[in-house]
Amino acid sequence: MTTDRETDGFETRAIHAGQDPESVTGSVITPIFQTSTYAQPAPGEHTGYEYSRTGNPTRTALQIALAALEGARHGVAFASGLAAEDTVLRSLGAGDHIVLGNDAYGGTFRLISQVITRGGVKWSAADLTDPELLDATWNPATRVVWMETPTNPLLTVFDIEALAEVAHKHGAKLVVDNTFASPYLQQPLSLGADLVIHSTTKYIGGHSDVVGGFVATNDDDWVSDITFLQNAVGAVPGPMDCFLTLRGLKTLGVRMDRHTANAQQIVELLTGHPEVSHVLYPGLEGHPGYDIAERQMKAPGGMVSFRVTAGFEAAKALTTNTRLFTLAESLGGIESLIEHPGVMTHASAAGSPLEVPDDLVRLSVGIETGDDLVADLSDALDQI
Ligand code: P1T
Repeated sequence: MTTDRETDGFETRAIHAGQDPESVTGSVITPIFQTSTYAQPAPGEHTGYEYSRTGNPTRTALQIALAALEGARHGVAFASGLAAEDTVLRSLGAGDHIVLGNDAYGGTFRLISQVITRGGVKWSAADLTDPELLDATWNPATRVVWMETPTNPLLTVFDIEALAEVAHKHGAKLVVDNTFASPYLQQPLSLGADLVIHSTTKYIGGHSDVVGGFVATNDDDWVSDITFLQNAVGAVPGPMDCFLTLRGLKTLGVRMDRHTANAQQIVELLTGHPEVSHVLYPGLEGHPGYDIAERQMKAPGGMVSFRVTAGFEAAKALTTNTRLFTLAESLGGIESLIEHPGVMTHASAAGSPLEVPDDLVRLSVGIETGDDLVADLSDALDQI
């Protein structure tokens, strides 16, 4: 490897880890190994690759690069964020219990509450802002505490270090979905988490042109089961998707700086605006997780949520009033997106402990010219 994981900086690892020039031709950029299978010298013998569900060199490069960014020994790539989650959750068995943070992506809630439960796994939601409460009310069947931080869509911040301590005290594992922060802003393994999940569809891919998922961990036993399941279940990304994700992640650092700077401009517009009752952003002094975010994140990131003073209909209408912010699901791409979580990304959580307020609007602030984004949102708010 041309990079040294221990000493090279984040941006150097993003550009070089797992991405040496290709050995046969010298291709500087990792090729798209668009093949399903590999010639073998003899039955039962192969040169490292036998079939592309099991392994593919473009995927190997992506797995090494992403593991290096999370400071992990192991990385496993999947066809989507939910495919990564599903494969990890298949390592649990009937009777095992999951504690899910009480704010999370609607698809994660749906997977845990409607799919994984079919195999006899139990779950409950918990407010993880108070680690002592989790400790005091611990369920002995709990094997995994599963959380996002910052959460989707309420931007709640949970204390990774404190929650890892509680989980470990009871012999359970802590899983952190690091999608909203990205490894540039937060590295949960270094704070005690056992496993990191990503939807690489978001900031890591960064260009809204590919769907993918990723697991990073230093847990040798757990990863050997997850790698077994990656092949046995088969929810793997294709080589073209791995190539696009690799291309995206090289610029993660510079993009995140710009996402954060633009988000801060938007937060300034929203704070104190008469049409806005609450601004949810971990970089805002007065946000309940501000101090924890200062400690565990490099910067507060590019996601901003807010509640509209005039309520549900006005919030919905606002999402159709913008010119530059596109009304769409997803996040983390270079372009700015706006959405109504209650009706869109989190509709599956209606009536559950993860239900979101119906006056909530979520922004994924892109890397366009900041002043243009402020003007666009300001005009849209004026139209309410
Ligand atoms: O969409 P997919 O790549 O399968 O990833 C699922 C997922 C996992 N974790 C978090 C925190 C996520 O936000 C997502 C996907 N979220 C959206 C599509 C969204 O608009 O919120």
